[in-house]
Amino acid sequence: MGKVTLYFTAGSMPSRACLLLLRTLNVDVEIKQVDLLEGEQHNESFLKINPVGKIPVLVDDGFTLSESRAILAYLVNSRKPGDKLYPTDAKKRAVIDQRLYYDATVVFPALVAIVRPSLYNKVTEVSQESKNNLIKILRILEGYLKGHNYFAGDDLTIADFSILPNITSVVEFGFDLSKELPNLDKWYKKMQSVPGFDENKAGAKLLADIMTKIIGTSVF
Ligand SMILES: N[C@@H](CCC(=O)N[C@@H](CS)C(=O)NCC(=O)O)C(=O)O
Repeated sequence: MGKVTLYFTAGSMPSRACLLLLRTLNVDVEIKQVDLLEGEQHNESFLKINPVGKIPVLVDDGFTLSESRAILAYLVNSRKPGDKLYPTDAKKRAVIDQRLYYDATVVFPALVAIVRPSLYNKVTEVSQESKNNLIKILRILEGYLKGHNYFAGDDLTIADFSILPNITSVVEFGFDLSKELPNLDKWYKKMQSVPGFDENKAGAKLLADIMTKIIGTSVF
């Protein structure tokens, strides 16, 4: 196997999703830090790697890929093709893809709406509307877990890897899952045994601490 590099920053949820799966698959990875608050994602050298100017980016032996969920799928397809993490059965895979798209288009943007104004424009308050929106989405996630161990059924899949860093950030922002989201709380406790969880949690804490510094209190 050639060299694997991940362009990453610890606070970033999609970056953490990729690192969690790399740890689980025991892939030897070199991490290249990209300081978003310093604007390194806009540097000419980085834009050559990802013209979109976003992390994460995986470089696998010269093959460059952005978009965290595409990276998750690629890692399983290239390292453990057909594994339960991303099975080839059409219906099983479709459910995983549905969760991934929901995460990409709804869950993650809801978190971005909470953090972005403060991180990039130093807005000192998180709007109640953005917090209410996130809570509504957490209830949908709670529903997906009803009667299941994991987000796409009874096996751990890349859907769980995609969602975990988002929920870790929600928890580090001070949200108590145990109060009204028992399925999510149970799932989150189970996910803490995934290799790399502590590293993921440290990244979530870092982001939460930056937010607390800007808004003067925890998000929740
Ligand atoms: N859909 C992308 C989202 C990537 C993304 O938004 N990355 C953020 C960090 S969490 C970023 O690089 N932001 C830099 C910027 O917007 O300037 C993925 O899942 O990889």
